[in-house]
Amino acid sequence: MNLLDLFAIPLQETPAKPALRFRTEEGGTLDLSYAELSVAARRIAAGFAARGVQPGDRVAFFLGNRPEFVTSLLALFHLGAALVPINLAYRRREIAHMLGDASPRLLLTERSQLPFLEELEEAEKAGVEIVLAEDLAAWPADAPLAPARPDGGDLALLLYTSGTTGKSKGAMISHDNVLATVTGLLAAWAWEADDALLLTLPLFHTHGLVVGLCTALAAGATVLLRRRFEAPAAVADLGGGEPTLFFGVPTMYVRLVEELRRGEVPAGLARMRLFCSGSAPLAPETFIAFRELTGHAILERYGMTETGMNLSNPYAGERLPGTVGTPLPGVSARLEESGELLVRGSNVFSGYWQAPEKTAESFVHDELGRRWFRTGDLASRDPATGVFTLLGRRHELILSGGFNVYPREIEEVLTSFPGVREAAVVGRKHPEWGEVPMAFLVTEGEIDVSALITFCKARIAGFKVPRMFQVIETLPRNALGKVQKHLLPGG
Ligand code: MCA
Ligand code: AMP
Repeated sequence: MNLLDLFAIPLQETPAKPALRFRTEEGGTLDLSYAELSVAARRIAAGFAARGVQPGDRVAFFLGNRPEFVTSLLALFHLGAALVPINLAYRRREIAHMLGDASPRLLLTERSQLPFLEELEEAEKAGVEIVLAEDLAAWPADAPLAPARPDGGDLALLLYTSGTTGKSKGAMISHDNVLATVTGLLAAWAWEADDALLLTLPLFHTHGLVVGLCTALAAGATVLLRRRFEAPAAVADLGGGEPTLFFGVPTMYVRLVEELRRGEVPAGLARMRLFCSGSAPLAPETFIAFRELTGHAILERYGMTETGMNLSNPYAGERLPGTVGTPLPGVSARLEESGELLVRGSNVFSGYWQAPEKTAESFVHDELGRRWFRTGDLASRDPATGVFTLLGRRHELILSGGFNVYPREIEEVLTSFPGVREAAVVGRKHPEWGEVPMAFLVTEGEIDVSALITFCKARIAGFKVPRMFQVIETLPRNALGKVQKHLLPGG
């Protein structure tokens, strides 16, 4: 079975039902039924094929939330091609790396993003043909299409995830991997065709793409797609009575709590049946404040780009703040002696794109020869209830507003700035973002910090640019010369 087979179930049963209801920038509504979505996907697939896309190819999207993201994704599945989504906050260095590594056949973008692509040099664009989402509507409706039938094991998504090495790696996610997460969530969260998901998360990461979009389409539900998250608009939507589900990162819940405290809590919130949080730790204070305001206990779950969803608090049963619940259907989880959490299941990816060594390092084999993925997250398990709690990470990952920030990548950019001899980046707690990066610098003479910030912003995503800088004499190092970040001021 592939993902199109899964989405074909509601297509056959409820073809006229809205699959997607998109709020346009002008505030209008654009509806696409399951049947219309399918027709548009086949038309775009024919256009992609005419531009050379073949089974096994990759196509990059540098695209905000809009209906063409969804129709074009389904088009790729018709062709047996895989999606490489690029975070819209990424800048030259990050985009060039992904294009060079994934060598996509096409890059689908939208007019407003072209200036960021123009920052790339010709060689960095790797000869990729650019297609504009705004032009897709004019592609012919009657072009011939010879659909491929991807196998479950074929690549569906190539998802770049920041690495400890400073360069991101492409996690190879097959149709089967997505199917495993989706079918697990359909059961665990009691999805129904009557559900309507308010989706304000970006579609370029697993949370919005797989947990949100793919699961909703498999359920035969309606996706209320928004261009972006804005707390006042989200509160109005949630109170409006149309959505039944909302998925967010903790920063979104922090902002929803602030917004709800500013005004009246809309009565329509009572229609909501489930609020979920993930991608970063939800502070128990946020869980409690949200429950006091709305009566809803946020369901926290835990996943990764490489694995899809692994653990979840119960749908029916007590949701414990500060914990991430028990394994989803079909997922096995266990703890190493070091406390590192290992997972296995059909949801777990096969490896990193063209990186067999990094793949090998990410798995361990047990006494029965079975392969377990090393999450890098440290956890504990309550022996009585089996409930997992995340305790920290083995690596230096910083989680800012649900986006991953790896210090090494930022340090490389900082030390390429004239006058910065050494740099060490660490995460510091922040009430809204959870954590933000802070940089310690060893410099030659005075440096202009605002010029350094501009330098960083041209190269890496804004959320990776350190919020605080401190110049110090030397970096604390151990006898082996390794920087001891916990000894930095404020650590
Ligand atoms: C935006 N800014 C941020 C972040 N986002 N700073 C720190 N951390 C962030 N996450 C900065 C921008 O650089 C900019 O600053 C300023 O905020 C305004 O940018 P804007 O884009 O307008 O911000 P926003 O719309 O308010 O964004 C906040 C947000 C967004 C909606 C919470 O960060 C977001 O959509 N987060 C969701 C991330 C997500 O989907 N993660 C899932 C990964 P300046 O102008 O100075 O540059 S998948 C995953 O983790 C796994 C699988 C899982 O378990 O889900
Ligand atoms: P990513 O590589 O973007 O998929 O991010 C995966 C990481 O996000 C995990 O390894 C965790 O560190 C973190 N994460 C996801 N969900 C949660 C959660 N509910 N609580 C704490 N951390 C989380």
